[in-house]
Amino acid sequence: MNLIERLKAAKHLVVFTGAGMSAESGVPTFRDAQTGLWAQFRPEDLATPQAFAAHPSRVWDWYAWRRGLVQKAAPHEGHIALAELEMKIPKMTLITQNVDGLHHRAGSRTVIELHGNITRIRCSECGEPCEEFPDHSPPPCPLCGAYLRPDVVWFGESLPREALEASFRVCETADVFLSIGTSTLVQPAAMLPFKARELGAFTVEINPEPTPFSASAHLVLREPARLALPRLLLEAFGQPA
Ligand code: BJW
Repeated sequence: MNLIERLKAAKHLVVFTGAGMSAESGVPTFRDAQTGLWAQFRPEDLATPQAFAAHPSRVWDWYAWRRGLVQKAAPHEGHIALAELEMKIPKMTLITQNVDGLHHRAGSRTVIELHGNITRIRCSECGEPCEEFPDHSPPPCPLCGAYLRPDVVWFGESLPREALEASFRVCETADVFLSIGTSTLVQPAAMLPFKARELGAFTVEINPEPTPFSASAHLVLREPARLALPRLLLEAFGQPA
């Protein structure tokens, strides 16, 4: 069976996305050579608890700048196609490493956020979420006075346990698994496509560039997400995104 036939017959589609999924919405990736955030900034200076402890204001301001980029961005046809696919297939689970909320904004319903969400903030000590975005850099927690921080997962921090467990669990019943726009380098999320393949899913990578998963995928589409996903939707279900 080819991918289109498999999508039509799928009982449970699992989709795993990374920063490349949002690149065509204008949200920079991390590791692309010219345009990725890590070409310009060092992750250890900005995306670790140690960086926040040493330079809270610098880290807060960097996230405030990125939050602005995300707020200006809109989901593209690829995000919309994934939301449409969810209506066509009996069960679909979307696991994202992205913190930009674009899948929700596109209308996807069953979304697992593995690395948090940049539009939320919480206390770095008591963990309490905060709805307000005060002007200070960084602002104090209204409850305990410690600094507020973005509600994202930094290097060296654990992923939200329920989200991680649910992500591995859905790999057990996936019949098709799409890995889209991720370099498949950051653990433990990067294990998911390998796990899905091991457990019997038909695995597909959608990425213009090779990744450590490419050689293990059953099928590789060397295309950008914005092009590939609406076409898959159209070919499988006769509907444009
Ligand atoms: C397109 C496209 C288009 C472009 N269409 N595609 C085991 C071994 C080794 C190391 C570790 C390990 N276990 C844990 C670690 C340490 C670490 C890790 O994995 N390090 C590696 C880098 C070596 N992991 C952690 O620290 C994690 N915590 C953890 O495991 O806790 C337990 C523990 C702690 C300490 C030791 C051991 C265990 C936490 C990871 C948190 C990651 N956080 C970030 C930042 C989030 C907040 C923020 O946004 O600032 O998450 S880092 C960054 O990388 C972000 C992403 O979600 C994540 C993945 O990146 P992604 O999405 O794959 O993006 P890119 O840029 O890498 O790739 C983009 C891809 O798109 C490319 O392939 C392009 O080709 C493609 N593309 N245009 C389709 N149009």
